[in-house]
Amino acid sequence: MITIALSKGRIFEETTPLLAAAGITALEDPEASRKLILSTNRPDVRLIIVRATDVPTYVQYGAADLGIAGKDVLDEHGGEGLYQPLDLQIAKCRMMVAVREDFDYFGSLRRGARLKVVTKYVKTAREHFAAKGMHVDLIKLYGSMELGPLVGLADAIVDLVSTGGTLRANNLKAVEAITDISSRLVVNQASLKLKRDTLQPIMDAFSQAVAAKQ
Ligand code: PRT
Ligand code: MG
Repeated sequence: MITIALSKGRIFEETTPLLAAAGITALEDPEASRKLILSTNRPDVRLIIVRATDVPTYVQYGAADLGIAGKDVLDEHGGEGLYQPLDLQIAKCRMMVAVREDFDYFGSLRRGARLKVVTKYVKTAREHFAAKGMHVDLIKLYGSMELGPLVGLADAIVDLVSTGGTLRANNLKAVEAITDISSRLVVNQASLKLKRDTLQPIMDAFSQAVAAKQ
């Protein structure tokens, strides 16, 4: 049995065509069903639906053989025990620093001000500001970072931006790009050795489907 860990929403949607290219179709829609384990048309392949941030953990411990996770999530997790053979070029966005429209970010930097930053991506943010030689106070949030600067919790946020609509709707502006983000295929290292005959054709089909789209 091959187990593939996925999150609902954009990753599931953008993975469906890749699975199809490997001859795999889910028999149920995770948005409609409450089931956490979904059967597929292939009796030897099942999908498990987990929180996006939990995908690397399931694969690391071998509860899933394969998983699909954003680079943002993998960077925070650290990637121990995971083989990352393929950038799937899906769920693309950018990790950015953003502030209120009326906040002078670069002026504060020049003055050497110590900024308060809210983020879910503490490790990524710490490394980014340390590399710039900036001292910041990081405050961990689990969602809606955009609210932080609006209510005085922080001067800046580190968050993902795709269309920019959320920043605009909340009178925020992006001031710095940290990195480009896309989702990656992750593979359990032991599974790769023990189940290579089954996993390799799936990985090859993904790889060809990604190349065909570029
Ligand atoms: O939503 P939930 O709390 O359950 O979990 P999650 O946010 O971890 O999962 P999900 O499914 O929302 O995101 C899964 C992955 O999609 C992330 O790990 C990213 O790699 C990728 N991705 C791509 C994004 C976005 N684009 C994105 N725009 N993840 C989140 N966003 C959010 C962003 O945090 C911000 O709040 O969307 C908002 C900004 O979007 P725009 O279009 O308004 O700029
Ligand atoms: Mg989300």
